[in-house]
Amino acid sequence: TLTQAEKAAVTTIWAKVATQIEAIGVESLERLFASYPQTKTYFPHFDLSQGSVQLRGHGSKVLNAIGEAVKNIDDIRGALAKLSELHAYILRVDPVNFKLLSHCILCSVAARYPNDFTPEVHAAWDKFLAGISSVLTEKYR
Ligand code: ZNH
Repeated sequence: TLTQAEKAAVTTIWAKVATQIEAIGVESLERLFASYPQTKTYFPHFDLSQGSVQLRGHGSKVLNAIGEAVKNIDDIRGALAKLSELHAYILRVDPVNFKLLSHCILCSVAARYPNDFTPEVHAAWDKFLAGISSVLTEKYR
């Protein structure tokens, strides 16, 4: 669980990210597919060309879900319960991919807000994303 200082750091960087949901969402997915092409296999039905309508839509959905977790930072499990079931029972995304996507989200945020991305914010944001990933993968059998 996050300390008070870590929660504050997450909330602070999120205030910036929230103004750029779509751009950061798309960039994170583009980084994911470019660096880890095997992740594209989950999206055979998507047009994955740069800035496609589907990439923008999905990028926004992922980042908005992270926003819900920020708003419910003391109950991330409750806030993401439905998404957790979706990923475990329907999408069946291999848990290793969550680390990859988290890394790409982290890079996108760092690249956009280099001055805000202090070592403390980096550490807190990384821990927060890891918490989201463990919630989204905990229902796997
Ligand atoms: Zn996921 C979907 C979030 C990770 C894959 N996702 C989704 C959605 C959301 C999300 C919000 C939508 C839902 C509805 O619609 O209802 N994810 C998320 C998050 C995360 C994730 C937050 C982390 C952080 N995913 C992931 C990964 C993968 C995925 C890692 C692989 C690689 N997802 C997915 C898919 C889908 C989703 C495939 C479906 C899409 C469509 O649309 O079809």
